[in-house]
Amino acid sequence: MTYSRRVLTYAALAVALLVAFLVLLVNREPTRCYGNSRREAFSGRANGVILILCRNKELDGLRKTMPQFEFRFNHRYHYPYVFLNDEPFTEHFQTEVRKLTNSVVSFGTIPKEHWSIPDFVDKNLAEEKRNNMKRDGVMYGGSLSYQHMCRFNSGFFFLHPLLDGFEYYWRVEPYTDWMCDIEYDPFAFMKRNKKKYGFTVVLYENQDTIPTLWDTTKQFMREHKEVVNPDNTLHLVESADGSYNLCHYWSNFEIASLDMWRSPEYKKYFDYLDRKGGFFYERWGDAPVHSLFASMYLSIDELHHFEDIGYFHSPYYNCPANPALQLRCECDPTHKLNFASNHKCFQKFREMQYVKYKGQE
Ligand SMILES: Nc1nc2c(ncn2[C@@H]2O[C@H](COP(=O)(O)OP(=O)(O)OP(=O)(O)O)[C@@H](O)[C@H]2O)c(=O)[nH]1
Ligand SMILES: [Mg+2]
Repeated sequence: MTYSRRVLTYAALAVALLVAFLVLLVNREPTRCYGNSRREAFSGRANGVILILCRNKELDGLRKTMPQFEFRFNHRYHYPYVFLNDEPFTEHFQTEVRKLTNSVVSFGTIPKEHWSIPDFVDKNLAEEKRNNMKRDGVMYGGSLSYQHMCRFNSGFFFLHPLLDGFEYYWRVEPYTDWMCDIEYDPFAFMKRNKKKYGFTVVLYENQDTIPTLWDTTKQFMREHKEVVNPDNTLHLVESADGSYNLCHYWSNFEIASLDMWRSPEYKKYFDYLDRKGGFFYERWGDAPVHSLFASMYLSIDELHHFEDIGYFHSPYYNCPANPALQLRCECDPTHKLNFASNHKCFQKFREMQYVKYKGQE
């Protein structure tokens, strides 16, 4: 081989090695991401979207929440936002929200059929029930818009065209606080670990909002055994005597699989509930509805408690007590409304993890 051919061969080899190295580097999923590392941020991106349902009048709440959310997490990852509303967002709202992030932001209006009383529900009876709930002091029981919101979050949000093509969503509400640096990508975590539903707080629901939800759900499970996972997590919600213990994941925070809600199994469950009319004759919340389905459908491995995500939605907190996690947080884990790990419902969750872990030993 001549000298110049040898030089050429070495040069080609060096270029090939450099390309291979760069490909490896770019495809590496970040587990830690200190500072504003855009390369790492983009290399590990899962197919996630930040989802905010709100009203034009909640701009102040977004001015409070979004800078925290960006600072703690999203300035590293630039996940897109989708805003949904039952009315069109004003130009002013859109302009002001865009100032709060460098990410792509989309604004959508909810179709009327996803935010109205369906034909099979008796409107007069629903109004009478709302008046009764208001009289009896049932939380939000007198509010039709709240009922629409709960039904939309139960049965329709995942069908909105702006969410087409996304695999996971992170539900964020205006006026929430984010107290810990999130130095990894929770969407990528969900994907890598085959998780379907992630939460921060698990607590009791108000019984007076869901008088017949559990009996309806039990009836559904009897009629649709194929939906109930043999390895389910009903232990979270079912007491020893077969009643509902009122435990539910607090759905104002959710990082979850859109495909789970889009599944035929969930459609069966939602349609079954919807036909019973409890979103309007009672005040069924999306939180117990999501939780009951997750409990019958998911195994413990598919659920995740985001212990490390410091989160406040009035009046409760998730603030990690673990000293290693506390280093990245600005919150008080001893606060009496910190539900991170001391709620009875969370103990039920841990029991399921313990049983599973022991079983695998
Ligand atoms: N577009 C729209 N969004 C709504 C409406 N009602 C509630 N939302 C949104 O739906 C989410 C849940 O509503 P909230 O009023 O916070 O309900 P909640 O979390 O059970 O109750 P709070 O303790 O008051 O926070 C929030 O992101 C609201 O901005 C509504 O009528 N229209
Ligand atoms: Mg709220």
